[in-house]
Amino acid sequence: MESKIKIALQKSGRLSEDSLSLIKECGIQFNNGTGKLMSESSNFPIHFLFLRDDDIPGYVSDGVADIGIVGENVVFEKNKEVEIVHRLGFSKCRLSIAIPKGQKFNSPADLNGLSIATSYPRILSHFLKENNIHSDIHEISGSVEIAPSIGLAEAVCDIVSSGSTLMSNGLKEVEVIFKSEAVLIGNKNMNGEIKALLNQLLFRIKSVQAAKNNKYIILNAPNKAIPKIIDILPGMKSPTVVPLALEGWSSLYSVINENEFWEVIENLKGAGAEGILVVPIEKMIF
Ligand code: PRT
Ligand code: ZN
Repeated sequence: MESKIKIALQKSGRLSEDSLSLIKECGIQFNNGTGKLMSESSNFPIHFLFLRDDDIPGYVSDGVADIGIVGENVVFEKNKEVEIVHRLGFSKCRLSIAIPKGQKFNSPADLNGLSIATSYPRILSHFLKENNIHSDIHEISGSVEIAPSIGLAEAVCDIVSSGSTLMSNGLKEVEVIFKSEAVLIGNKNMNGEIKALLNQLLFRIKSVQAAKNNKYIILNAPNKAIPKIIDILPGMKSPTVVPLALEGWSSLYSVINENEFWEVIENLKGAGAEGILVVPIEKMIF
Protein backbone atom coordinates (compact mmCIF):
# COMPACT_ATOMS: atom_id res chain seq x y z
CA MET A 1 0.00 0.00 0.00
CA GLU A 2 1.17 3.51 -0.79
CA SER A 3 2.12 5.37 2.38
CA LYS A 4 0.51 8.63 3.34
CA ILE A 5 1.88 11.41 5.49
CA LYS A 6 -0.38 12.32 8.40
CA ILE A 7 -0.68 16.01 9.25
CA ALA A 8 -2.33 17.43 12.36
CA LEU A 9 -4.05 20.79 11.92
CA GLN A 10 -6.01 22.95 14.36
CA LYS A 11 -9.69 22.11 14.02
CA SER A 12 -11.00 25.60 14.59
CA GLY A 13 -9.15 28.61 15.84
CA ARG A 14 -6.62 31.22 14.90
CA LEU A 15 -4.35 28.81 13.01
CA SER A 16 -7.01 26.98 11.00
CA GLU A 17 -7.71 29.33 8.14
CA ASP A 18 -4.08 30.08 7.27
CA SER A 19 -3.09 26.41 7.64
CA LEU A 20 -5.80 25.32 5.22
CA SER A 21 -5.02 28.12 2.75
CA LEU A 22 -1.38 27.06 2.72
CA ILE A 23 -2.36 23.45 1.98
CA LYS A 24 -4.61 24.65 -0.86
CA GLU A 25 -1.92 26.94 -2.28
CA CYS A 26 0.34 23.88 -2.36
CA GLY A 27 -2.16 22.43 -4.83
CA ILE A 28 -3.42 19.82 -2.37
CA GLN A 29 -7.14 19.20 -2.67
CA PHE A 30 -9.18 17.94 0.23
CA ASN A 31 -12.67 17.84 1.55
CA ASN A 32 -12.93 19.75 4.81
CA GLY A 33 -16.50 19.00 5.78
CA THR A 34 -17.56 20.84 8.92
CA GLY A 35 -17.18 18.81 12.08
CA LYS A 36 -14.97 16.24 10.38
CA LEU A 37 -12.03 15.02 12.45
CA MET A 38 -10.25 13.34 9.56
CA SER A 39 -9.93 13.86 5.85
CA GLU A 40 -7.82 12.73 2.91
CA SER A 41 -6.61 14.39 -0.25
CA SER A 42 -7.62 13.24 -3.71
CA ASN A 43 -4.35 14.33 -5.32
CA PHE A 44 -1.59 14.00 -2.68
CA PRO A 45 -0.84 11.09 -0.31
CA ILE A 46 -1.77 12.99 2.83
CA HIS A 47 -4.14 12.32 5.67
CA PHE A 48 -5.49 15.23 7.76
CA LEU A 49 -6.28 15.09 11.48
CA PHE A 50 -8.19 18.06 12.91
CA LEU A 51 -7.35 18.61 16.58
CA ARG A 52 -7.12 21.18 19.38
CA ASP A 53 -3.84 23.01 19.01
CA ASP A 54 -2.69 21.99 22.51
CA ASP A 55 -2.81 18.33 21.52
CA ILE A 56 -0.81 18.68 18.29
CA PRO A 57 2.76 18.45 19.73
CA GLY A 58 1.82 15.33 21.71
CA TYR A 59 0.23 13.58 18.74
CA VAL A 60 3.26 14.37 16.59
CA SER A 61 5.75 13.15 19.21
CA ASP A 62 3.74 9.93 19.68
CA GLY A 63 3.66 9.36 15.91
CA VAL A 64 -0.16 9.48 15.68
CA ALA A 65 0.58 12.30 13.22
CA ASP A 66 3.89 12.62 11.34
CA ILE A 67 3.76 16.40 11.11
CA GLY A 68 1.61 19.25 12.38
CA ILE A 69 1.05 22.99 12.20
CA VAL A 70 0.99 24.77 15.54
CA GLY A 71 2.11 27.97 17.28
CA GLU A 72 5.70 27.93 18.46
CA ASN A 73 4.45 29.04 21.89
CA VAL A 74 2.51 25.78 22.22
CA VAL A 75 5.51 23.74 21.01
CA PHE A 76 7.75 25.21 23.73
CA GLU A 77 5.09 25.06 26.42
CA LYS A 78 4.24 21.41 25.79
CA ASN A 79 7.92 20.45 25.61
CA LYS A 80 7.32 17.28 23.59
CA GLU A 81 9.97 15.48 21.53
CA VAL A 82 9.29 17.11 18.16
CA GLU A 83 11.37 18.91 15.60
CA ILE A 84 10.59 22.36 14.16
CA VAL A 85 10.84 21.59 10.45
CA HIS A 86 9.91 24.95 8.95
CA ARG A 87 8.69 28.38 10.03
CA LEU A 88 5.44 29.41 8.37
CA GLY A 89 5.29 33.14 9.07
CA PHE A 90 1.60 33.42 9.99
CA SER A 91 -0.22 33.69 13.37
CA LYS A 92 2.58 35.89 14.66
CA CYS A 93 2.22 36.94 18.28
CA ARG A 94 4.24 37.40 21.45
CA LEU A 95 4.00 36.13 24.99
CA SER A 96 4.28 39.08 27.33
CA ILE A 97 4.07 40.02 30.97
CA ALA A 98 1.55 42.76 31.75
CA ILE A 99 0.70 44.62 34.92
CA PRO A 100 -2.05 47.08 35.92
CA LYS A 101 -1.67 50.35 34.02
CA GLY A 102 -1.02 52.55 37.06
CA GLN A 103 1.74 50.39 38.50
CA LYS A 104 5.39 51.40 38.20
CA PHE A 105 7.78 49.23 36.23
CA ASN A 106 11.48 49.86 35.69
CA SER A 107 12.94 46.41 35.15
CA PRO A 108 11.94 42.74 35.32
CA ALA A 109 13.23 42.77 38.93
CA ASP A 110 10.02 44.64 39.82
CA LEU A 111 8.18 41.36 39.22
CA ASN A 112 9.83 39.86 42.32
CA GLY A 113 7.24 38.69 44.81
CA LEU A 114 4.27 39.19 42.48
CA SER A 115 1.83 36.45 41.57
CA ILE A 116 1.53 36.08 37.80
CA ALA A 117 -1.43 34.37 36.13
CA THR A 118 -0.68 32.48 32.90
CA SER A 119 -1.57 29.54 30.67
CA TYR A 120 2.14 29.24 29.85
CA PRO A 121 3.80 28.19 33.15
CA ARG A 122 6.77 26.51 31.48
CA ILE A 123 7.81 29.44 29.28
CA LEU A 124 7.19 31.87 32.14
CA SER A 125 9.20 29.91 34.71
CA HIS A 126 12.05 29.61 32.22
CA PHE A 127 12.07 33.41 31.83
CA LEU A 128 11.88 33.99 35.59
CA LYS A 129 14.70 31.56 36.28
CA GLU A 130 16.95 33.10 33.61
CA ASN A 131 16.42 36.54 35.11
CA ASN A 132 16.69 35.33 38.69
CA ILE A 133 13.21 36.57 39.57
CA HIS A 134 11.09 34.95 42.25
CA SER A 135 7.38 35.22 41.48
CA ASP A 136 4.43 32.93 42.09
CA ILE A 137 3.09 31.36 38.92
CA HIS A 138 -0.67 30.97 38.99
CA GLU A 139 -1.68 28.62 36.19
CA ILE A 140 -5.11 29.18 34.64
CA SER A 141 -6.41 27.86 31.35
CA GLY A 142 -8.20 30.89 29.93
CA SER A 143 -9.33 34.52 30.41
CA VAL A 144 -5.95 35.29 31.91
CA GLU A 145 -6.33 39.02 31.31
CA ILE A 146 -9.08 39.41 33.90
CA ALA A 147 -7.01 37.83 36.70
CA PRO A 148 -5.72 41.12 38.20
CA SER A 149 -9.13 42.83 38.21
CA ILE A 150 -10.76 39.93 40.09
CA GLY A 151 -7.88 39.73 42.56
CA LEU A 152 -6.56 36.36 41.36
CA ALA A 153 -3.08 37.62 40.54
CA GLU A 154 -1.05 40.85 40.42
CA ALA A 155 0.27 40.41 36.88
CA VAL A 156 -0.41 38.27 33.81
CA CYS A 157 1.68 36.53 31.20
CA ASP A 158 -0.38 36.06 28.07
CA ILE A 159 -0.39 36.04 24.28
CA VAL A 160 -0.49 39.53 22.77
CA SER A 161 -1.13 40.45 19.19
CA SER A 162 -2.54 43.97 18.77
CA GLY A 163 -2.45 44.71 22.51
CA SER A 164 -6.10 45.77 22.62
CA THR A 165 -7.17 42.96 25.00
CA LEU A 166 -4.60 44.10 27.56
CA MET A 167 -5.57 47.72 27.14
CA SER A 168 -9.29 47.09 27.54
CA ASN A 169 -8.53 45.22 30.77
CA GLY A 170 -6.52 48.13 32.22
CA LEU A 171 -3.17 46.37 31.76
CA LYS A 172 0.11 47.46 30.19
CA GLU A 173 2.64 45.23 28.48
CA VAL A 174 5.98 45.50 30.27
CA GLU A 175 8.12 42.60 29.04
CA VAL A 176 8.04 40.44 25.92
CA ILE A 177 9.30 36.99 26.93
CA PHE A 178 8.71 34.92 23.78
CA LYS A 179 8.02 35.63 20.10
CA SER A 180 5.95 33.13 18.17
CA GLU A 181 4.67 32.23 14.73
CA ALA A 182 3.06 29.13 13.24
CA VAL A 183 5.59 26.36 12.63
CA LEU A 184 5.55 23.01 10.87
CA ILE A 185 6.66 20.39 13.38
CA GLY A 186 7.66 16.80 12.68
CA ASN A 187 8.11 13.50 14.46
CA LYS A 188 11.77 12.74 15.12
CA ASN A 189 11.63 9.18 13.78
CA MET A 190 9.92 9.43 10.39
CA ASN A 191 10.69 6.60 7.99
CA GLY A 192 12.23 7.21 4.57
CA GLU A 193 8.96 7.17 2.65
CA ILE A 194 7.30 9.66 4.99
CA LYS A 195 10.40 11.88 4.91
CA ALA A 196 10.27 11.88 1.11
CA LEU A 197 6.62 13.01 1.25
CA LEU A 198 7.54 15.70 3.78
CA ASN A 199 10.24 16.94 1.41
CA GLN A 200 7.75 17.12 -1.46
CA LEU A 201 5.39 19.10 0.73
CA LEU A 202 8.20 21.38 1.97
CA PHE A 203 9.29 22.08 -1.60
CA ARG A 204 5.76 23.26 -2.38
CA ILE A 205 5.46 25.30 0.83
CA LYS A 206 8.75 27.08 0.10
CA SER A 207 7.64 27.88 -3.48
CA VAL A 208 4.37 29.34 -2.18
CA GLN A 209 6.17 31.40 0.48
CA ALA A 210 8.79 32.70 -1.95
CA ALA A 211 6.08 33.71 -4.43
CA LYS A 212 4.25 35.64 -1.70
CA ASN A 213 7.41 37.46 -0.68
CA ASN A 214 8.38 38.52 -4.18
CA LYS A 215 6.94 40.50 -7.07
CA TYR A 216 7.67 40.35 -10.76
CA ILE A 217 8.64 43.72 -12.16
CA ILE A 218 8.62 44.94 -15.77
CA LEU A 219 9.96 48.36 -16.76
CA ASN A 220 11.17 50.38 -19.72
CA ALA A 221 14.38 52.37 -19.73
CA PRO A 222 16.73 54.16 -22.10
CA ASN A 223 19.70 51.90 -22.90
CA LYS A 224 22.19 54.25 -21.25
CA ALA A 225 20.35 53.81 -17.90
CA ILE A 226 20.53 49.99 -18.01
CA PRO A 227 23.83 49.48 -16.09
CA LYS A 228 22.57 51.63 -13.20
CA ILE A 229 19.18 49.88 -13.20
CA ILE A 230 20.84 46.44 -13.18
CA ASP A 231 22.78 47.54 -10.08
CA ILE A 232 19.53 48.48 -8.34
CA LEU A 233 17.59 45.34 -9.27
CA PRO A 234 18.46 42.46 -6.93
CA GLY A 235 16.86 39.88 -9.25
CA MET A 236 17.05 36.09 -9.11
CA LYS A 237 20.15 35.97 -11.30
CA SER A 238 20.29 39.02 -13.56
CA PRO A 239 17.37 40.80 -15.20
CA THR A 240 16.14 39.92 -18.68
CA VAL A 241 16.78 42.82 -21.08
CA VAL A 242 14.70 42.97 -24.28
CA PRO A 243 15.05 45.72 -26.90
CA LEU A 244 11.95 47.82 -27.56
CA ALA A 245 10.79 48.81 -31.06
CA LEU A 246 11.70 52.36 -30.03
CA GLU A 247 15.37 52.94 -30.90
CA GLY A 248 17.68 53.23 -27.86
CA TRP A 249 15.16 51.80 -25.36
CA SER A 250 14.80 48.41 -23.66
CA SER A 251 12.39 46.57 -21.41
CA LEU A 252 13.73 44.86 -18.25
CA TYR A 253 12.11 41.99 -16.32
CA SER A 254 13.14 41.01 -12.82
CA VAL A 255 11.97 39.85 -9.38
CA ILE A 256 12.07 42.01 -6.27
CA ASN A 257 11.49 41.21 -2.64
CA GLU A 258 8.45 42.63 -0.85
CA ASN A 259 10.62 43.97 2.01
CA GLU A 260 12.70 46.27 -0.18
CA PHE A 261 9.92 46.95 -2.68
CA TRP A 262 9.24 50.70 -2.29
CA GLU A 263 12.87 51.60 -1.87
CA VAL A 264 13.79 49.73 -5.08
CA ILE A 265 10.91 51.33 -7.01
CA GLU A 266 12.00 54.84 -5.97
CA ASN A 267 15.60 54.14 -6.94
CA LEU A 268 14.50 52.72 -10.29
CA LYS A 269 12.47 55.84 -11.08
CA GLY A 270 15.42 57.99 -10.08
CA ALA A 271 17.63 56.03 -12.47
CA GLY A 272 15.27 56.68 -15.42
CA ALA A 273 12.90 53.70 -15.40
CA GLU A 274 9.44 54.31 -16.89
CA GLY A 275 6.19 52.39 -17.30
CA ILE A 276 6.93 50.21 -14.27
CA LEU A 277 4.56 47.23 -13.94
CA VAL A 278 4.45 45.09 -10.80
CA VAL A 279 2.88 41.65 -11.10
CA PRO A 280 2.15 39.07 -8.38
CA ILE A 281 3.91 35.72 -8.69
CA GLU A 282 1.85 32.53 -8.46
CA LYS A 283 4.69 30.10 -7.61
CA MET A 284 8.46 30.46 -7.47
CA ILE A 285 10.46 27.30 -8.15
CA PHE A 286 14.13 27.06 -7.19
O1 PRT B 1 -9.43 25.39 20.59
P1 PRT B 1 -7.94 25.34 20.53
O2 PRT B 1 -7.32 24.86 21.81
O3 PRT B 1 -7.48 24.60 19.32
O4 PRT B 1 -7.47 26.86 20.28
P2 PRT B 1 -6.98 27.98 21.32
O5 PRT B 1 -8.16 28.78 21.72
O6 PRT B 1 -6.12 27.41 22.38
O7 PRT B 1 -5.98 28.82 20.42
P3 PRT B 1 -6.28 30.03 19.41
O8 PRT B 1 -6.98 29.51 18.20
O9 PRT B 1 -6.83 31.20 20.12
O10 PRT B 1 -4.76 30.39 19.04
C1 PRT B 1 -3.93 29.51 18.38
C2 PRT B 1 -2.54 30.12 18.25
O11 PRT B 1 -2.62 31.35 17.53
C3 PRT B 1 -1.87 30.52 19.55
O12 PRT B 1 -1.27 29.43 20.21
C4 PRT B 1 -0.84 31.53 19.07
O13 PRT B 1 0.31 30.84 18.57
C5 PRT B 1 -1.53 32.18 17.87
N1 PRT B 1 -2.05 33.54 18.14
C6 PRT B 1 -1.81 34.62 17.36
C7 PRT B 1 -2.85 33.93 19.15
C8 PRT B 1 -3.08 35.30 18.98
N2 PRT B 1 -2.44 35.70 17.85
C9 PRT B 1 -3.93 36.00 19.92
N3 PRT B 1 -4.13 37.21 19.77
N4 PRT B 1 -3.41 33.27 20.20
C10 PRT B 1 -4.19 33.91 21.05
N5 PRT B 1 -4.47 35.24 20.99
C11 PRT B 1 -5.40 35.79 22.04
C12 PRT B 1 -4.71 36.02 23.38
O14 PRT B 1 -4.78 34.87 24.18
C13 PRT B 1 -5.50 37.17 24.00
O15 PRT B 1 -6.66 36.72 24.62
O16 PRT B 1 -5.92 37.03 21.67
C14 PRT B 1 -5.91 37.95 22.77
C15 PRT B 1 -4.92 39.04 22.53
O17 PRT B 1 -5.07 39.61 21.27
P4 PRT B 1 -4.89 41.20 21.05
O18 PRT B 1 -4.90 41.37 19.57
O19 PRT B 1 -6.02 41.88 21.74
O20 PRT B 1 -3.54 41.56 21.65
ZN1 ZN C 1 -5.61 25.57 22.61
